[in-house]
Formats: sequence, C-alpha cells, structure tokens
Amino acid sequence: MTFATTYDDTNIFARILRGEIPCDRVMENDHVLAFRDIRPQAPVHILVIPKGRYRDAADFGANASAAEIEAFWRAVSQIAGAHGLTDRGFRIIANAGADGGQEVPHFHVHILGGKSLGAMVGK
Ligand code: DGP
Repeated sequence: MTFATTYDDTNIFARILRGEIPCDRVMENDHVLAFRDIRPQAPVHILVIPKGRYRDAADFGANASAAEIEAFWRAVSQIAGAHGLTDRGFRIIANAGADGGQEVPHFHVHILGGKSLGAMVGK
C-alpha cells in the first residue's frame, strides 16, 4: 500500500468526523474526538484523533498548532484515567505509513489496556 502526501478527505475517520458514519464516542472537545475501535484488541481499545486534517504522527507533530497538540495529549491522559488504566498500565500505539501498518490515513493513537499486553512488537 502506498500513502498519499496530501490528506485524503474520503478516509473513514474524516467521514466519522463529518458525522457520515457513526462511532461509539467516549469524549469530544474542540480539537479532539475519541471513540472505541471497531475491532478491539484489548478490553479497552480507544482511538483518539485530532479534528484537524493530519495524515500521521509526523504530519501532526510538524504542522498542528500548539493548542491542537496540547489538547490531543491531554485528552489521551484524561481518557486513560477515566477508563481506569493508569494504575495497572496501558499502551499507546501510533501506526504510521506502510511499514507502520497504518490502515486509516488520519492521525490517531490507539489506547489499549485492561489486560497484560505482552511484547511490544510481534516477530
Ligand atoms: P491503524 O492500523 O492504526 O490505521 O488502525 C485503524 C483502526 O481503525 C483499526 O484498529 C480499526 C479501526 N477502524 C477502522 N474502521 C473503523 C470504523 O469505521 N469505526 C471504528 N470505530 N474503528 C474503525
């Protein structure tokens, strides 16, 4: 799979942001939407996305405003706490591009927890 260098407005998370596709929302503010992953890999599996049009972590880090970046990471922290993950621990994953296995080309992190998650990277 190859990845465009421009943002694809037809990607599934863009459609969720436009309200064209439903999601199981867990939090939302001016800059951020978080919802449950449709194919959960752990008892808690939440996707956190910026509302801005960023393809991946590199694009977000390079081009998002300070307010967007702050809102994003504060939301991640808030969600982990609200779902009881901070005591036992959790994992944040941001897949990027082809080698990273990114399926949806709108920047997002996965918050995974609620069980021991094992090795970080499969063989
Ligand atoms: P990634 O490989 O990091 O791009 O993961 C994309 C995730 O998005 C994957 O775990 C499945 C999830 N996903 C794909 N389509 C939908 C959808 O329509 N709704 C929700 N809630 N999650 C989706």
